Amino acid sequence: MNVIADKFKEKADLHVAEIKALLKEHGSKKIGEVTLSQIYQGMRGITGLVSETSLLDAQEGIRFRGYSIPELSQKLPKAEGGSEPLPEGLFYLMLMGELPTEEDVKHLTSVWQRRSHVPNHVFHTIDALPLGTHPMTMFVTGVMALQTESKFSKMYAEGMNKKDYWHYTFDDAMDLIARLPRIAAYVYRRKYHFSEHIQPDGLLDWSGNLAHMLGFGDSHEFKELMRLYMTIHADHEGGNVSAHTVHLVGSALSDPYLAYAAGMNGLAGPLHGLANQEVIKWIFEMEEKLGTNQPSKEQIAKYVEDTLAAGKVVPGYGHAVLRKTDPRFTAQMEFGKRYMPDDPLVNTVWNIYEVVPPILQSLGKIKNPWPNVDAHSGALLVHYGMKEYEYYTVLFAVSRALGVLANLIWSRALSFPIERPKSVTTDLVNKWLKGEDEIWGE
Ligand code: HAX
Repeated sequence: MNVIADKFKEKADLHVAEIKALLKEHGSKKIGEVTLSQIYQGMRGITGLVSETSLLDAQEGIRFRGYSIPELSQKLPKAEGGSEPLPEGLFYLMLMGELPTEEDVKHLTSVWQRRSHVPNHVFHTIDALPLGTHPMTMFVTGVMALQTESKFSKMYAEGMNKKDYWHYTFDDAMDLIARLPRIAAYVYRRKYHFSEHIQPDGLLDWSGNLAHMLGFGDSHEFKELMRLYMTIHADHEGGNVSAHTVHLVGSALSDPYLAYAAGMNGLAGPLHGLANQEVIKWIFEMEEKLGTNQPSKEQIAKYVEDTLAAGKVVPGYGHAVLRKTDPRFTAQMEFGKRYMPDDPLVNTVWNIYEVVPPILQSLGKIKNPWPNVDAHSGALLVHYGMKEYEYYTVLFAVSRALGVLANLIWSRALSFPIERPKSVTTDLVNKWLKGEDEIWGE
């Protein structure tokens, strides 16, 4: 077994004992109560999951193992000559619960380089799809084709002992994370660059190599952007659609490839990760309609009103949990101020940030009028020449692997059972309201 796995196992054993003791003493304590509105409206605010890697506070935003994004940008190791955190370090933190040393991060980079080979049938499978296919469909199809490599499913078929679930989940997770940049870059070059593929550079870090294979390897700034991007999109606690889906599907002991692919199909929804493409599409359409790439705040306000009047959402704004500006938005804004303060599109994103919240607030029904992570990311990519906005969610998906797979390893190490909440029918709810039936069945 490798160094990281050994160290993880030590930590996991301690944590298993801690949870056992906690449940023995406090297992019957109640956390909150469930209302009918919560049952009917997306289970908001119902605590029903354990996700060790990060925690979301409605006011403060995300903390990864207790560290905020500004803290992480100080404390996580950087690439040589860079100032953005390396996502390898964030993965280590999420998995181990402690900050990595420079050595730990270098080790992880080399482990992922060693494991990064993608078999040819994956590329052939992607090539079999029509060129018009959405990049997320190509990406997830590639991941599904890669499932042939799952060690977890092979070992399960051979009769694996329960105690080894975590180990083969770990192995699959490491292989999958290592291989995702290649699949993601393959999709991009196939769809937008006449299948002129770029071979990986074994000397680069995980995100630097992704930037290189996408075709932006000459730009130090783009590599830095990828490091920031891959870090801030990695995890957002356990209940969001992508993280929850991976957890749910993994709980059936579907292997990490199957579970991750399922979650990324959820990320591909416009109310979740696809919002990053929707934001740029929406801004480009505004610019085209107005005939300018520098719309005034008044023009933006009118466009927002029109969007709402047409029964559509303003993409990149609102959140199911957050009630303040997303610190992931702020981190990207700082990157923009540092590297491209005069970029017209980035300035439009900042003007939208001034215009949208008061309008949304005035409607009186939107719980969070502030921008989320997706409101900013596309403009930074466009600045470096990546204008193909349909591709953006693929980048989000590569990053999201870090959080959801670190969690999946923990879920198997903690022997979490198959997830199976209770559902009800409205008929039963009505009977219960009349006192004719008991709603809390088995
Ligand atoms: N524009 C217009 N209307 C909005 C809105 C927005 N940005 N955000 C919320 N609303 C509306 C809802 O559609 C809902 O309307 P109805 O009552 O008519 O159905 C009402 O306001 C109340 O919604 P809410 O309770 O404030 O928000 P939800 O928790 O239901 O939904 C969403 C949260 C993120 C899905 C929502 O804010 C939204 O659709 N935003 C735009 C899409 C977006 O940016 N998604 C990305 C979110 C972050 C993420 O997951 N990134 O990957």
